[in-house]
Amino acid sequence: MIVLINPPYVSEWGPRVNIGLGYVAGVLREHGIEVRIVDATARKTTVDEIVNSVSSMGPDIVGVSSIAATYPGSLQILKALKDNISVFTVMGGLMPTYLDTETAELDYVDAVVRGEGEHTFLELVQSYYDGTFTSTRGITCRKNGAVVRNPDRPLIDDLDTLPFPAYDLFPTRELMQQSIPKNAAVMSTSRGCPYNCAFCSMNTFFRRKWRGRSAANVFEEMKMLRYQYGVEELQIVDELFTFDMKRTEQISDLLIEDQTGMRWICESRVDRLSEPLLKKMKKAGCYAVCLGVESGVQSILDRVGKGIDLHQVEHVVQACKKVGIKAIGSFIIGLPSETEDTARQTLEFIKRLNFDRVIIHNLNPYPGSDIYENPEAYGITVVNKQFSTYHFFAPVCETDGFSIKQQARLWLDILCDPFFIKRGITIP
Ligand code: B12
Ligand code: SF4
Repeated sequence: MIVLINPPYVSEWGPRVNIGLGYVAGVLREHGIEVRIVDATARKTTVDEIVNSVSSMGPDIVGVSSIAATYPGSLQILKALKDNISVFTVMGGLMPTYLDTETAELDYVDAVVRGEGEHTFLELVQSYYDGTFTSTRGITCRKNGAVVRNPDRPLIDDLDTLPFPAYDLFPTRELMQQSIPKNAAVMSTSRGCPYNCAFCSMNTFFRRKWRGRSAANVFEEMKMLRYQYGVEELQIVDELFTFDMKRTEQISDLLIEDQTGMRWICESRVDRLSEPLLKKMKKAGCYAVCLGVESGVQSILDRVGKGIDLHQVEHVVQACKKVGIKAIGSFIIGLPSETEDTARQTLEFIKRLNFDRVIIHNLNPYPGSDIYENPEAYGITVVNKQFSTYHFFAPVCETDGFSIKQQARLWLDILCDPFFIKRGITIP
């Protein structure tokens, strides 16, 4: 039997079903493998409680998920499990993918699943039982005392072949009660992004390739969430939901026809939206689009390879306002060549365009991003390397012209500014 663990974490958004783990569980179950989920976010479970609960299930293999902010906690869980029970331990998700070698060196981590997890973990589990797991493609593990990094596994070609995430194995309704807003759920309709933003770790995770589920397959899951679980608000978590604008239109058409009454929100780029598409999305229940703008200074956008210009931003924000979709601007403070002056120009830009809501993050140099790999090339000095603080809201690095102290001062101004108090700077 397999146990998958969602590590504990308190987020301003409240908890959600970890659909990455849900997909992995769904595929195991489809192949007749018994799998259970321990979701430590819903009940704010401690490490000791997780160990007790997992021990009582007596699994052969335990898998835990991790992003940067949850990496130290996830390691702590696996160590505590190894100290208490005999179990094979696996880590998956963003952080172990990028820090695979150092993670697999730890004697309480038996294998790291890199990248997309469904097929790799299935093969790992199947070959664990016949003792040949070390040759599984896509894993990093110890073999005869040395860490080996097996070749990458190809990406899943057709995402429609995957079962829906195993929502029934999570305390889904309990999570929906605690979500902000209430009765919200997350859903993934595509994976990957072909763009090259230097601060981003998501493009490299899915190898700069965009793959989308068909509109019909997406719509089936939407209906299941709406009618089986009573979801009222759907947060589409794709890196770039509208990359294939035709597909976005098809999904919108299905929603308009069915009248599910479900509100939804998605993330996009200003060059992958048009006024007619926004109009249709609005009719289909979309109430807000989160636009990755990052900076109000063109030279900074160019330096990080964002590939958009500020006129496009203005144009799309106006189109959103015209059709009645909230324009949420997502910005990063502390990007390469940022100074206090450029950061203030960004704040002015946000005000001038009058975004309906704003998300402002500090630059966190996440493993997998170009800035993490080559900070000097971008003039970035990483001051704080504690991944547990990489949750966006603390400045952790400096540019030559913008120290941590100056950033902290700027934050005080942002937090006291009536414009930002009204618009919020975290929750969309
Ligand atoms: C939905 C979401 C949330 C939700 C739910 C989080 C959750 N536990 O699932 C909420 C709103 C609660 C949230 C909160 C936070 N999030 Co968030 N979130 C996302 C988002 C938008 C989608 C994640 C997702 O569902 N992807 C789709 C699934 C299919 O992919 P996946 O999760 O990577 O899973 C696959 C593989 O990684 C692998 N895998 C994953 N786990 C495991 C485990 C095992 C054992 C195996 C074998 C395989 C495996 O297999 C899966 C299927 O292929 C991403 C951005 C993005 N586009 O991915 C940000 C993102 C993951 N979040 C991020 C951050 C920083 C946070 C917060 C710290 C924010 C905060 N200040 O509170 C918190 C931390 C909460 C937490 N416990 O993780 C960052 C992480 C950056 C990094 N490199 O570390 C991201 C990438 C956003 C960004 N643009 O930078 N988040
Ligand atoms: S920031 Fe957005 S557009 Fe840029 S590479 Fe990452 S996912 Fe793609």
